[in-house]
Amino acid sequence: MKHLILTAILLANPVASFADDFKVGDLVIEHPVARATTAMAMTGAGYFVIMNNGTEDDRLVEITANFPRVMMHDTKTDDGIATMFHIEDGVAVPAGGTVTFEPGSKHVMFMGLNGDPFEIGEEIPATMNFEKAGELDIVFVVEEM
Ligand SMILES: [Cu+2]
Repeated sequence: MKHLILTAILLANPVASFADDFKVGDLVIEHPVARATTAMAMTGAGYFVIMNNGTEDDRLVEITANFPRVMMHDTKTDDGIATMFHIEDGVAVPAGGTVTFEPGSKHVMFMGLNGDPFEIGEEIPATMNFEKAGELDIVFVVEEM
């Protein structure tokens, strides 16, 4: 289903076909997606994969977007209960390595949606800030929950 929605978007808007992957220096960010939320949700979550094709380690320092607060969270499970915690010092992106933000693990938390839920097909612009590669504008496409 995920694939069908994206295909529909790409067909409708040829420009969007370039929006699926984003590059800065040796870093490639694949397929940033955000999950559709309920109407009353105060937070939304975003996911992506970062590949570092270079020979130098880098670090994702922060992600900013037009919300009251945007944080990077990780998830830990104790006695079967999953809790989220704030990633304080950014996320290492090792040379030749891949970092995956995915459900149940690392994710971007968009906070303060305030009655403006994420709807399927909506695009959420954001900026990634890397220690070495610098800033990169990306777009999260909202997909089904
Ligand atoms: Cu979270």
